[in-house]
Amino acid sequence: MNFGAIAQTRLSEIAKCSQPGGGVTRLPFTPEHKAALNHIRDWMTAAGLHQRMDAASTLIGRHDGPEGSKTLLIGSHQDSVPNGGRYDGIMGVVLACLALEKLKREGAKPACSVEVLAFADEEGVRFPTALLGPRALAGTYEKSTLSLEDSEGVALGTALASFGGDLARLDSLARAPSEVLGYLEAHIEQGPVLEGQDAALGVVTGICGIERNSLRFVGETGHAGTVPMADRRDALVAASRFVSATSDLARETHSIRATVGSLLVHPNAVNAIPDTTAFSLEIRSVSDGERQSFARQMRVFGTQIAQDSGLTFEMTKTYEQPAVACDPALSDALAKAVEQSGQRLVKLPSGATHDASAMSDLCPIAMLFVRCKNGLSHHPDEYASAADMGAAVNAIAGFLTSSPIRTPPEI
Ligand code: HGY
Ligand code: MN
Ligand code: MN
Repeated sequence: MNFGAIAQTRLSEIAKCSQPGGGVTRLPFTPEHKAALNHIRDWMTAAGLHQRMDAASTLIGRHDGPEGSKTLLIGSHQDSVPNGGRYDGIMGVVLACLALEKLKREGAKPACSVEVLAFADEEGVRFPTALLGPRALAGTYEKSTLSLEDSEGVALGTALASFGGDLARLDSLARAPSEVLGYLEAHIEQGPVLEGQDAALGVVTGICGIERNSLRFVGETGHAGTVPMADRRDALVAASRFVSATSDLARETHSIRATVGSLLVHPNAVNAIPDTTAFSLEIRSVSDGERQSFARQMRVFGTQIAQDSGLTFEMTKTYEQPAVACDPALSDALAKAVEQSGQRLVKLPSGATHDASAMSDLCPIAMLFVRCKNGLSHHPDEYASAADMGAAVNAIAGFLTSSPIRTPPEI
């Protein structure tokens, strides 16, 4: 069977579970999410998995391994960014199901129990938080996040409850680390490295840390035609100095990725001097130390700009995820499976964050990257080939039957 072609077809189908408009827009706890779950249930049925939905609305498909064996968790997220691609997240769910389906068709059995996980919300686009599903399994979610609201004023907890989640049982989702072998996530690379090295697959060495800040410059508005330039306290001029300095400083480092992704101007009128700018600053790095030092430098710089031009400046951290290393033993087993499936081995860090970032608080993690055309992601033209996804199915199937994850029942 051509599992790569089946993956491609399934991903085209589930991409239709999207808000109208270009690309895929599938946010958590929405009708699009509900429709997507029907497809995922079909994939899990074809793989012979028992299915259930947990209290965080993670859809789980389980294969029971030998009596007393530990469980390998494998999956990714069903949600997308607005106007996103058809592979980010959901690819990891379909490839996991197809690897188990392949084993089932070949009469082979995974070396342990396996659970495929389709997490509801990794992107953190609808709510100013993310990863409730994996954090609930790791026992690290914070109740306070349930009151965070989306742009319509709907709280995360309300959306989860009306979707079928159970707030009262979130605490009971935490898994016992002793029962979990590890977590494997297959994901489109979202970058150009594998394509640059002409490799279909890559084994991830570590996942970058990330922090998000909200910033404000406040000056004074006035008539665009009458206030002399020297007398202005223009919040947009201050913000533009800050934004270009952010990019210049990040370019001087080798590990920092800094992005001002959203910016609001008030009063946003062609003939009025902006008195307020409110904007985001996201900073990523595989080194938490470098990320924190960069944030400190930008805070000092923003304060200086404000002092020089008579404005006020605020910078508040709103979100943070530490960098995490992939587990060497699990990654070695994955690397062997990649090579035994006939693929060249490439190892690389991940500049994107993933569900695996949160799962690392529960268990060892490993990630498999699939080549991404032109490194394009969070974009309608995101693309992975059927051949590369077929190679990933083979490597995952090999990993699931490999000896390092065989857990003979505890004596
Ligand atoms: O932002 C990220 O890195 C991920 O796609 N949520
Ligand atoms: Mn993703
Ligand atoms: Mn993403």
